[in-house]
Amino acid sequence: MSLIFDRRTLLVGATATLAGCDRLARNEGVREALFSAENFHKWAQRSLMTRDAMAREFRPDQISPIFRSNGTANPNTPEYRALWRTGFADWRLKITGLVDRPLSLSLAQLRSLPHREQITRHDCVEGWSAIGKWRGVPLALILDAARMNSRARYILFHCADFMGDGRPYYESIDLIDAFHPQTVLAFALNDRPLTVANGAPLRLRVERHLGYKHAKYLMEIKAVDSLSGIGEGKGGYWEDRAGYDWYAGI
Ligand SMILES: Nc1nc2c(c(=O)[nH]1)N[C@H]1C(S)=C(S)[C@@H](COP(=O)(O)O)O[C@H]1N2
Ligand SMILES: [Mo]
Repeated sequence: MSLIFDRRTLLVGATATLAGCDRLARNEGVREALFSAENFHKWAQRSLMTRDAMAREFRPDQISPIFRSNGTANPNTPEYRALWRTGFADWRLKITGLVDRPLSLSLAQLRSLPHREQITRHDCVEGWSAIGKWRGVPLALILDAARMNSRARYILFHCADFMGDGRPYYESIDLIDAFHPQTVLAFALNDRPLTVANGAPLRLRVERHLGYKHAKYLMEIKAVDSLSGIGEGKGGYWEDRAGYDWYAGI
């Protein structure tokens, strides 16, 4: 299974790095010259372990009464309108790129897969937050089903909407975030099917990141080995357009 293989590779890599540096750190000369073991562990904690930490989850009574919409509130293209008119019966999520088994999944198929619920806080760089309860399919499960191959380094999300400048919205994340347990493809918010304003029929939740990473109106998910050649190569619409950080961890 590619999922397990990739996680193991990550873990083995991290452990080997730690063991190697521990050995170095035990050599007094090296330690004094370079770093203390204590500082090393602080660094390791920050740069490796925290990537796997869970985002805070909230209680049902903490859910915001309204989860406002931001950015596109309706893609409003002829294609999207046609999909919306039939309740997204003809919509398909495509899984493409560096996968051995490309997939095309209907909303009904996605809903029938194991899913996860999480009550999390969404933080937008424009200065607002909202707590919502999301239900969705773990992205890890989908990438595994598509047999993502070992050359993949990033996961790209292509959306149905075009921004004011005519460019399509897109985003990307690395494999650590792609396989994070709280990274889900959400089809429900607060126990109701996702509304158009919040990204119907499906949107990404990548809970350790700022709002703009949470791509709405998903059409295609693509495993790639590089971000260059996609848009302006910075990994997302706002990254290309306004220099937002590609890594928007919170
Ligand atoms: N496709 C698409 N996804 C998007 C956006 C957008 O304009 N188009 N806006 C982003 C931003 S900046 C935020 S804060 C959240 C807002 O999600 P919401 O509309 O459900 O509040 O979606 C993100 N994902
Ligand atoms: Mo945002």
